[in-house]
Amino acid sequence: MSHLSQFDPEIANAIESELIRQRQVLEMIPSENFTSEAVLEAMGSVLTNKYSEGYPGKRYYGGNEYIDQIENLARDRAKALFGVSHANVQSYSGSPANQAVCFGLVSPGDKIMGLHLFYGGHLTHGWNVNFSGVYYTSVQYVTGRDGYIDYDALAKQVSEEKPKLIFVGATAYPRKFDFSTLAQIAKSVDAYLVADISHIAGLVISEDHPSPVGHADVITTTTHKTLRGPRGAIILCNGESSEPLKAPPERSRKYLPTMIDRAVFPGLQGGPHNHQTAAIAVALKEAATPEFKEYGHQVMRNAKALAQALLDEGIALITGGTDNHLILADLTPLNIGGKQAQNVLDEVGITLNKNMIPFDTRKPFDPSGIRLGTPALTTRGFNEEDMRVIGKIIGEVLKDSTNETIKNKARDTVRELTEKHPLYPGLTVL
Ligand code: DSN
Repeated sequence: MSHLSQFDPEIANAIESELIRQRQVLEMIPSENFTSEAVLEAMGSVLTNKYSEGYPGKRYYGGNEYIDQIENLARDRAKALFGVSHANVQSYSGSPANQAVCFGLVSPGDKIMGLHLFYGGHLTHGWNVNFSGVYYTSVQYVTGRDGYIDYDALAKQVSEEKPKLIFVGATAYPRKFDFSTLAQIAKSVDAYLVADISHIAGLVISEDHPSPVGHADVITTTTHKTLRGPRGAIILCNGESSEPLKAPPERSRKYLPTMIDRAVFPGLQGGPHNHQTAAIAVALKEAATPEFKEYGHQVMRNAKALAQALLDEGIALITGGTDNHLILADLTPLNIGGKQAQNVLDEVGITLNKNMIPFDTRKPFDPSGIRLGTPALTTRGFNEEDMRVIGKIIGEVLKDSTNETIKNKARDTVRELTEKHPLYPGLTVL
């Protein structure tokens, strides 16, 4: 990075500071992770220089022989890993991927359904200020009082609303999805079922979460959460691949691959980000290894240990625990809001985020909950014993958030743990 530090020390210093921050804190935002150095190298490569509108073998620019190789590798690896016949790897990230799915499968004004943002859903699943709630007629579903998706209530709502497309997926749902039941519900009204597995994709690969393949019509996922790749997204489906740039004769499940490809390009995007595609390909190769499967298992074991440690501290958890990588805690009994909790934990070096909880009576900028998870710390090598220590210090700090002795003890523990599990030990920026 000497070119960067010589030419632009302000940016180089900020990157160096961010590297140090990542090393020194406990990163517990469940949607974040640490990519390998191999992924970082692909991201910071000359591939960023190249335009390649189109798809492999059919580009609008010359000089794409190596870009074609890279995109084909990324697509083939995604198909093999998830067991589908088609993969599009060009979406810039998760929101554009969901936008492409809507653009390709339904028309403006059509009815779509998704889990309400305040109940763990995502903005792009029909939230009112997002494209998905503005350009489509959006109906949201919510969880039951117990925090679980109520599949009977959902089936009833779907039969009344008759949406054309149903999103399933979440950013703050600590339990598994029943894709088989969801497929039956969608089928009852002939709606497309779109599984957004952004949070759980890595757990699907490690077989710690059931796969939506065979149940959902289309699957979207970001590549940077439990999948541990660069920022980006992939869209997966089965169906007959026809000429990618030619309109299919009709919108139908048979032509899903073409509907998706055309929606991504030329529907929504121009040139794909080829450095990102290469880094995704690298991450998919990593995700196909036995080590990655073990990583997924450890993410789960760590989440369970952390959940138990928080419960032992008297912290209430939505649904009473977790069976994935994340935990949603209700801080109401501790008499501290999510915003204050996030800030005080930030002060001691624990990074997580404030979050709405089901039936929250507070507002999104100061909700009742916090969301935390184990994907990033597991990448650093943290284990169940570490999680028990972390759960204890989170509990102690939240229960006595102005006590400087407790906070200093927490800071010492964070230092010990981060030194025990170093991050990017050989990496330098300056
Ligand atoms: N920002 C992601 C998350 O934190 O879950 C969702 O887009």
